[in-house]
Amino acid sequence: MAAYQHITVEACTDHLGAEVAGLDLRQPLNDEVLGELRAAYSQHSVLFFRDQDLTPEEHIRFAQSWGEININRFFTAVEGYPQVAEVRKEPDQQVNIGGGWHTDHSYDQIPALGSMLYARQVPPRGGDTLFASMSAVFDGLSDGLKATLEGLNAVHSSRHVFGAAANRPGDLNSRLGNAEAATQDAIHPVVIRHPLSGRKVLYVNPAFTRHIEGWTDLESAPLLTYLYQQAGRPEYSVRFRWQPGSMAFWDNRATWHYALNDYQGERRLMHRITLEGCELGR
Ligand SMILES: O=C(O)CCC(=O)C(=O)O
Ligand SMILES: [Fe+2]
Repeated sequence: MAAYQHITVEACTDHLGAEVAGLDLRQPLNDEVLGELRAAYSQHSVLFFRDQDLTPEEHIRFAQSWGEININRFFTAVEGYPQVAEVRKEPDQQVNIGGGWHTDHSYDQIPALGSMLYARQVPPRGGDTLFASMSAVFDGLSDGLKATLEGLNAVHSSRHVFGAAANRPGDLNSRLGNAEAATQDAIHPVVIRHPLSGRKVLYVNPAFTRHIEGWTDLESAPLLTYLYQQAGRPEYSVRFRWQPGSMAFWDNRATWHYALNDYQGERRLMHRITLEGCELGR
């Protein structure tokens, strides 16, 4: 176990992201290391691991050491492993999964905690992922707007993204399924109290948030557009360059992410395990 006693956690920016070194994720984690990882996850919101060599079973075991696995309803699973979703783009496909700012699962009343995304095959260049700190975005707003937002709830849904009526670019359809299960609508505070860090976090996103509760779509749009512009500012983000064997473990409640689609003609194949979360409150 000696190898575990000296993990290093190096922050990527002041707002979010940390590279964790000194860990072989195939090995069981002792309580001390797990404690250090949990503290780093709470502080940095997304952890990056390099040069891992994981089978789906080992990926599942690492995920289970953290919490309960959420089985995704809409993504194609890795054959034989319903717990592992495939995030794939083939050389002849144009559209990628997650190619815009979003956070996963906000349409669930109990949204998933986060995901462990493991790179199996990556293009020679391109295909980076951006992450944004939604607590930093909230902190950057004026006191007046903060106070207004803290009194609001927002309505989120999966229907317009994963449902039968979703207006999806054609070649994404083969990688997503189960449209009849896209019936989730959820209401969450616009500003949540993060369940781990206790920080206030802006919890709306362009993919799944429909409108402010009690407001029409038209009334909501100017406010949401302003918040999305702020959240998209590069100051709040970190960019991760993948290599085969890299793993990113992000917190859906604290971050947005954006998978860049700048590698046409190349294959990119990732394995994703998502973990169950908890109810979100103010
Ligand atoms: O492929 C990526 O980098 C992220 C894709 C995505 O949005 C996800 O897996 O939730
Ligand atoms: Fe995503």
